[in-house]
Amino acid sequence: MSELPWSRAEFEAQLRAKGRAYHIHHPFNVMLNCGRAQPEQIRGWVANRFYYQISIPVKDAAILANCTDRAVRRNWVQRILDHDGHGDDPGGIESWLRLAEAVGLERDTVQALSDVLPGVRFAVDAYVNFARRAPWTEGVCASLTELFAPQIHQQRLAGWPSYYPWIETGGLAYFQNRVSQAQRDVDFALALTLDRCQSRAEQERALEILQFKLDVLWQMNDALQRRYGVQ
Ligand code: AHQ
Repeated sequence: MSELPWSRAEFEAQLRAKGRAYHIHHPFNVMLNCGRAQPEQIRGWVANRFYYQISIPVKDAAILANCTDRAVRRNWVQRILDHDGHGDDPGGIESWLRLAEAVGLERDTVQALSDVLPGVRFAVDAYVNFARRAPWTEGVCASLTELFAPQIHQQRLAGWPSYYPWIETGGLAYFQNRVSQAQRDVDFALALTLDRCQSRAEQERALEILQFKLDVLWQMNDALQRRYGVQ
């Protein structure tokens, strides 16, 4: 006999409980956000996360390509514009390149992806390929790791200026922009997921997808820790 679906509130609580596996708790990220990272570790993190950043709009375009709901596409397209830029807004990828320069990296080297680790590339590619192959509703669900993202961006904004005074503060603009963008995006994605997952099986599948994306982020930090160490 199939189990009864969770109430909307309980389902949301189950999704949020997954936050205990969010990469904010990974030793490499804890080192970064507690001010213990050396410049080489920060530069390695910025250069590797660039591959994730340039892959996000590709991932979102895959979701759009699979999405048959015009109202959802009208909302989701904003994510691509936020990263690629539009009009006078140079976008998040450009902001990340400013962060790269602020931590002492060369734009061209970062854009050449020459320092991207195999474990980072494989994890990011797994995320993009998931979005290409999965139903668009599952791609929406995978973005729900951003339930926990405003906190991680706020941690950086609160700590990095005093922990890492050698990083020019203009380089932190990406994190500042993401605090509100992540909240706006995840409010939409959460409401969609809560509305569309009506059976217990659909709710359990949503948790499984969220765990996959948490693993993607965790693996990126594992690869960085293996290459750059953690003190
Ligand atoms: O900068 C990030 C970003 O643009 C996104 C999009 C979203 C998605 O669609 O999966 N997830 C995400 C995330 C970003 N930054 C990460 C960080 O730690 O800075 C967090 C990450 C996420 O929580 O999924």
